[in-house]
Amino acid sequence: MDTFSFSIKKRFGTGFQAGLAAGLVAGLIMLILSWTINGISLPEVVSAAFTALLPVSAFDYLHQIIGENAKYYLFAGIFLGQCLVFALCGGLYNLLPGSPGQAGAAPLRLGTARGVLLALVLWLLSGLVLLPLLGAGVFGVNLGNGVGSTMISLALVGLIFGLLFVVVRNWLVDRSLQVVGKDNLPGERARQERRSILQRGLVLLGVAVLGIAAWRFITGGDNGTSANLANQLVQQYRRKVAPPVPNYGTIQPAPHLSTEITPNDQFYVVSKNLASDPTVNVGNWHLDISGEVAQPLTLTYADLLAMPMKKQYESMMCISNEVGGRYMSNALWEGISLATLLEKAGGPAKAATKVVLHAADSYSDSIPLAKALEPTTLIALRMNGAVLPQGHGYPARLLVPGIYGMKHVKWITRIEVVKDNYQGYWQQRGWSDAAPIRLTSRIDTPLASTTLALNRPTYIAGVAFSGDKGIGEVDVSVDAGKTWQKATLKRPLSPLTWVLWEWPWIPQEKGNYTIVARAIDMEGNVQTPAIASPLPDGATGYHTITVVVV
Ligand SMILES: Nc1nc2c(c(=O)[nH]1)N[C@H]1C(S)=C(S)[C@@H](COP(=O)(O)O)O[C@H]1N2
Ligand SMILES: [Mo]
Repeated sequence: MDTFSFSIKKRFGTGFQAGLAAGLVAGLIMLILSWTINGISLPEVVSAAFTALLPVSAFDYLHQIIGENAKYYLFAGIFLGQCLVFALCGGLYNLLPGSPGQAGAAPLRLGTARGVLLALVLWLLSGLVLLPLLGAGVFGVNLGNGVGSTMISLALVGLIFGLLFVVVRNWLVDRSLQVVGKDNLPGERARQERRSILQRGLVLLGVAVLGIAAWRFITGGDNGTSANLANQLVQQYRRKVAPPVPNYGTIQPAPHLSTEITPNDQFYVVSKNLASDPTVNVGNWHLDISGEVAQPLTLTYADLLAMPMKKQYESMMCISNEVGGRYMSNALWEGISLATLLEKAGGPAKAATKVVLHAADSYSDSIPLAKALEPTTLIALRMNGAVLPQGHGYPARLLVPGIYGMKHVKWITRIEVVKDNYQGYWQQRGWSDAAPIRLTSRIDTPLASTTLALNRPTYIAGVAFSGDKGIGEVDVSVDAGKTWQKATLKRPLSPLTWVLWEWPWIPQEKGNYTIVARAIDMEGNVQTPAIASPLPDGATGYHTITVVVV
């Protein structure tokens, strides 16, 4: 026995620590490469595979408890998981022959060549095994990144990991040898104690996180669930009245009331991408029109810019928006009619039933052919007078009024006419395919839970939205729905936008007030009071707030 012999546990531990450190750096580099050279981001691929496997109810539950921040938590979780995998690779690698303590006395320190070898092994494993297993295909052929940038970015990340691993591991081994050399037993014991405290800390943290999740699961997370059963009955009940005559008038400025047009930098942003939305280079971008069309077609950005454009005010809402939520905005869009584009490609075949939009981030969704041919279905290139911002789908996105934001595919690369019942990214995860927007109204002002002054005139105001059915009436109640008053409506910019509404109020008694709003569309459909959570068809219920009058 020589003094340099390391136990299996120690060899694994050293490799694990070095792998963790190198993995952290490599993971960050992977992110930077995905932002800069469109490199692959493994956390994104893992998240796509994970959310596809998750039962819909579990996914909805995740969505509910962590709400808007769900994807950031998911990303953080997957990123940490990735660091652990890197660490395990390091630990296992360090058990291979040639590590300290192995009989046969290979050199204690690893050479650079070992790092390169490790990188090569990881590169092949991830490209040929991991990515295909995750459904992304060999070296991510099924992804929008392009095999080239996937191979290059994976190679760079692998090299950084491999080389850094060698450096950190050698450093750790050197340090251990110094300790052993000095025969510094008390020091060693202190170090072990520190490490076991760290280990215990990590275990405790893990247990705490799991515990909180379990507790929230058992207690139901939010009170919407208990109301659900009673609501199912109300749900059947669809009230319809005679088509209203809108009470158009002037809306007085009120604090917190939404502006009718949402500026681009305030327009809500939703995407499935955890950390990196695609950045499309229009120089080599093109839009393919393929599938069941007479003459498949490829158009450049310049081709599109040369075509006649239509201007259209349209509001959008995310299907995951809660009643009263902020994922709803309005803009003036400019784009080319999808029907015109399909016509240019020789028109859809007789058997065609749907049009699929494929995007640069491997997202896709489909709309019925009839919807695709409506004159208000556009491929939009501009938003509020500016070139489509990157976050909103530059260079081209779909606009399809009447259905949820999910179907407004951003960063489009291919329009495919199909004859099967294609299911898109969110449909594969349990969300509605037809996805018609459900009538909703939101109280913007007063803010919930605020205090108002007795006898002081104030405004109750907000927005109402129906997709493409217009808003005929908005009613306001300050007594939790016992009595209703008709609000004034601002004449909308188009039949496809939300409508601003307002009702002046002078509170004449002190106390708590429950304010409720409900809308009626131009056909006379009354907004349902039944509470439904966003999954699978979009949220319903009345936006309800309380204020105190003093
Ligand atoms: N390519 C792509 N398009 C997409 C998405 C996406 O993740 N990827 N998200 C959809 C969803 S769920 C919504 S609500 C809208 C949001 O569009 P916005 O960010 O411009 O408001 O984009 C849709 N289009
Ligand atoms: Mo959405």
